Amino acid sequence: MLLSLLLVVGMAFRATPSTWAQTTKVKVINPATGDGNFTMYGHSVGTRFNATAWVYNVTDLFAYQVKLYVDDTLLNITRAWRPTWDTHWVYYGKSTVGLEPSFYDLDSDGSNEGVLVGDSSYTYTFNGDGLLAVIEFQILYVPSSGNVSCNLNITNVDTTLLNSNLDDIVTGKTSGYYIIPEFMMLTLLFAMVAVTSAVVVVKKCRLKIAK
Ligand SMILES: [Ca+2]
Repeated sequence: MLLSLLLVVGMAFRATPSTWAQTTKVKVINPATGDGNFTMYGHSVGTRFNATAWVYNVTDLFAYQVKLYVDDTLLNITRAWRPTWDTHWVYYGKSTVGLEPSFYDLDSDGSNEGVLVGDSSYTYTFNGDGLLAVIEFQILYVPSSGNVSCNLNITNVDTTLLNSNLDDIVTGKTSGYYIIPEFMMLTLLFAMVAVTSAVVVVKKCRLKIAK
């Protein structure tokens, strides 16, 4: 009887990951907006900003790693963390192997185009939605005209999730999108705002004079 019960429980455990695995996702999220867009208005060279990587609908997460690439002529990957201090971190408050992030400058131009952030628990496995990584970038180039953009790209084989059997968890991966919009469009926008404000001020002055 006990053996039968264990078999049933075992089958249930085996069935759960394969059922849920289809909807597991890892996404790059802008902490300032809550979506995957990193539209940088009016920032100068040297400005730093953060991206986060989140996992959604995961079951039995024993270990993970996120590998992120950028165009290193536009952005330098300056720092990265396993966000151990954040209650949303998948292994918050748990014992982990404690791997430090690795940075990649394979073309040796002094700008990191890649970073690998990951960790593994010893016995605990995570279920649900949670934070995986925080990554910091520095803007290297701002065009005087036109726009520049690149993906904060995690769609590679090194972005992986493992379950407690050390099997890959089938995962959809969504990169972030970084863009500095066209300078002329911004200038035009600011000019329109300035003209509109000036018209309002002139109208108010006229109203006061009329009174
Ligand atoms: Ca490089």
